[in-house]
Amino acid sequence: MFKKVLVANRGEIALRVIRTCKEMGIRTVAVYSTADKESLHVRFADEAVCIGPPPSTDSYLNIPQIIAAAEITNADAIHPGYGFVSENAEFSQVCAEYGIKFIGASPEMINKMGDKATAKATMKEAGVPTIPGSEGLLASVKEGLRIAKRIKYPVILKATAGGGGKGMRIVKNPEEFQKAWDDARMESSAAFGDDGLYLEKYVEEPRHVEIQVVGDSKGKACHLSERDCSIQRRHQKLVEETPSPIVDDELREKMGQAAVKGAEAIGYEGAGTVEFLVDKHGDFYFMEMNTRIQVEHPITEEVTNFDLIKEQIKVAAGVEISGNNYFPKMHAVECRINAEDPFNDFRPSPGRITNLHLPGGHGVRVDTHVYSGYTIPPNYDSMIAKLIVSATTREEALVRMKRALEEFVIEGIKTTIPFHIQLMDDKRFKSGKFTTAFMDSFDLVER
Ligand code: MV4
Repeated sequence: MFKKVLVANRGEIALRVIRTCKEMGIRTVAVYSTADKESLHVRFADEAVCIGPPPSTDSYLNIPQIIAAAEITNADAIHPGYGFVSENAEFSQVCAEYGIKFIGASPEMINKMGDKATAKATMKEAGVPTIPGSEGLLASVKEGLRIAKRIKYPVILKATAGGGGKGMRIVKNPEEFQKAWDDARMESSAAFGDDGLYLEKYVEEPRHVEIQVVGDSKGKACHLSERDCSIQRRHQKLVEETPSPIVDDELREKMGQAAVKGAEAIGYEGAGTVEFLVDKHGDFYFMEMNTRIQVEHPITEEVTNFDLIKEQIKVAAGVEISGNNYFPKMHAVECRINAEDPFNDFRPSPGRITNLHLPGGHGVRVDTHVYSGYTIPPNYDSMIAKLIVSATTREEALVRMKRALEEFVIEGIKTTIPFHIQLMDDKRFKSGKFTTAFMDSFDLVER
């Protein structure tokens, strides 16, 4: 087992990793920017190294600085958390060159799954259902028009380097095609330095359902069931839950097996997530694969009683998995608490937390790095806490979530708590019958 793990991240995920390392008897190294000098991850780790000024590009994305911190502290592994260098192929490669185990995907895997057209072709080859469309990248508008005519409109153009909705355009008819093509290419070229596009049939009002997988160094993979992430706003997830209200035992079995088949086909090692779109008929299609631990991993932990960070560390150290799959025994929901004003277009609201009270009680978990008196720097993501509740049924979980949200006190800044409280009372949300379009028509009441 590793003796010392460097955590190349900040905020709640850095604490989450440090906590599991401590329980495993592994020493920890925090890295931090000057903006995070007073952060809890710095205090909770056994050692801490300053890696640069506040901008991420100079600190949490600064590969030479992170490697230097690992070298001087003699860390034998690096856990990247999510975001920052977690899906950076170059970073994974540099770790390998320095003999430091990267607790994440290999450079080849990151590149293969990071290129969405390649990822889709790979999964299709493995027998995972994919959405009808182009075979790989489109060579021209003419080819796109020909395929669109065959699969019928509406279609969607997607950036192969994309994700998060950037470089994506819905095309409703052939007249719109050329402009959508030009716009999508321009946007993806500017955002990713890659203007490759592929085409798919557009699935209207789908659900976003993802399967958690874990693979080991022997090529064996298992799944830990699904998470429903359909409550999103501008491609930012707000609430996640498991089990999905639209997934029954039969669909769970089918999606789980498809995800495991895909993961084993590529020899996936570590924790990963296979994202699917589920249409109104209950048919599911591969969308993307994330080669990292995700923000929403705790809901899976709560319903399966499985420590995903511990498993990531174990498989990275060469421990083999049992091969068993894991199924939900409970219902869990996560609300992302962001330092944002939900009454003002979810604008960031950094600043000092003057008073804080965290909710508690049976079935309540709060993953956060904030404390009373803490100042949220403006340089990073606005998520400041994850409120996770679990209960026997979905109905009980939603009641418990509302109770916990009402106990939560954060003064000095605006947060998304009032939004979540109203969501817990929403009829459509409570019914479980909603799609990724839910937030387009959700009306927040100013009160
Ligand atoms: C789609 C789609 C409908 N049809 N692909 C959004 C981000 C990127 N990962 C893929 N996305 C979508 N791809 C086809 N063929 C609808 C979306 C989509 C979406 C997907 C999941 C969650 C929220 C979404 C919001 C808008 C669009």
